Amino acid sequence: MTAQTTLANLDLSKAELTGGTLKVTSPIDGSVLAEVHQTPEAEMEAVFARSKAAFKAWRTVPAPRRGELIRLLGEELRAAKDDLGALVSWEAGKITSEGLGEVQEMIDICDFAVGLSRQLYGLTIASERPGHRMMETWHPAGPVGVISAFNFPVAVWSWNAAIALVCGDTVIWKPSEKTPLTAMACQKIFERALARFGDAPDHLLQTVIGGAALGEALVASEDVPVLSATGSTRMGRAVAPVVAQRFGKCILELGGNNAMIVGPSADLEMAVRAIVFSAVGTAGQRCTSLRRLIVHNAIREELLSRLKKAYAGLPIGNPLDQGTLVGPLVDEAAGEAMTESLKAAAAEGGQVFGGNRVTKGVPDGVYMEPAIVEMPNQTSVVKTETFAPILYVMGYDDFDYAIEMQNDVPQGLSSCVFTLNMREAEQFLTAAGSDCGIANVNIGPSGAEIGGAFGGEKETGGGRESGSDAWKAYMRRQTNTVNYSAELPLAQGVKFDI
Ligand code: UN1
Repeated sequence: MTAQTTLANLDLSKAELTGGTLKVTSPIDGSVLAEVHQTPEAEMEAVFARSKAAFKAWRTVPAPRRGELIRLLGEELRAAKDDLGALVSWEAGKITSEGLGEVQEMIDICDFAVGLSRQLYGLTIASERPGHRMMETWHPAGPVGVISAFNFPVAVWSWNAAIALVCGDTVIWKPSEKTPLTAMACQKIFERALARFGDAPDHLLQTVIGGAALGEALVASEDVPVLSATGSTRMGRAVAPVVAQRFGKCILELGGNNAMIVGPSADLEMAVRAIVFSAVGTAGQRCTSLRRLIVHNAIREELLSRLKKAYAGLPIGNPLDQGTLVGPLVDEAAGEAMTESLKAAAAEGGQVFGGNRVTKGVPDGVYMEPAIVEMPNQTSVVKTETFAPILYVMGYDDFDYAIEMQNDVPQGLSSCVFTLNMREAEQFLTAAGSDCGIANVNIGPSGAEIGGAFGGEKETGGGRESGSDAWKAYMRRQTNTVNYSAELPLAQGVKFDI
């Protein structure tokens, strides 16, 4: 199916796809998919005002009823899965299965949010005063700003939007300017759910299309009490102080530098499969991608030779072709960043395997051989996130040292250990183990399910999205004390008789 058919199936009209100033190209072959219209910066104040007005109405709709909208969104996503998945492939360059997987992740979070809409529980708290009752109530927070990245152009939006909407918030979405089409398609899908829902206020979701200035407006606006941003650490460093200055709340999901420790007892066949999926899947462009392999010296050579064999046979090419496992990088700049990092790694003592640009038998995009780089230790390039399929390999002898090495980077998103030794497995998950937001045993660091809270520590930004109790960040907490007695006792035994 062509990109144009996919766009038409997703209800995007010629008028929306032509004549605009933002050119959208496909990483697959560099072809121009559309020229879309950008939201004028001057329009942002009106966007905020509309969102605030919608919030006033939406916050009083009972949460389970709000859940019904998300149930319908899940149904519409199921119906649009093939087309939206294909558009993710066209616009972000993912292989077919990963494009579809991304839409499945959206469906899953909708299911989660529907259940959540009946479970926005607060506590009942024992009061120290007679005839008093205390409780905690969770209220909607207000318009939520969502800034998302090209690599998960739709799933990360859905984690935020599905939860925010059942929490009674409204959403303003600024997608990456590299992937506006999937966002526009989601807005349409959402509107189909809205039409079936019936009586929702207008402008529950507004998608703004354009560059950094729109994001900056969102970050600075007093009308946006919660700002969820996914992207680079550099972006997070710019966003966080501005939001803090106005006492807004940030949910940051920034860089990762995810490691796997492979112990001497590991099931190597499983480890190899996990390594290859997490290091080269999505062409190394997940924030959870595996970037560092910390392997026990007793099995290092064996593991490396199996990995190099697997890497040498990887099908690289058009992500829409059946059987392809490695698609293109998003653009030329990403290819250059990969090449630069490999040069730096070599200069820092690394031995590079792979990493060349593939030009034969592939369309006209940035296709790179995934690289394995044996490093003498964790030099500066290893501590930096490069959004490309580069796997740095370091050896270790002592498990405590391996954990130290795993933690000795500025980022703290995801991590894992491959071992059949339960002492190592358990140690990895303790307070003295991995310092990351996600720590796994015998599975890779990427491809997390939506049920858990997603996010990480240190330069990853500290935010948590998706499952568990991540919803609390999208609401404001209120402590209530009710006096049903005829007395007015003061807490802490204070006397103040007049
Ligand atoms: C991201 O790369 O920004 O855990 C999100 C994963 C996916 C989400 C990645 N479920 O790899």
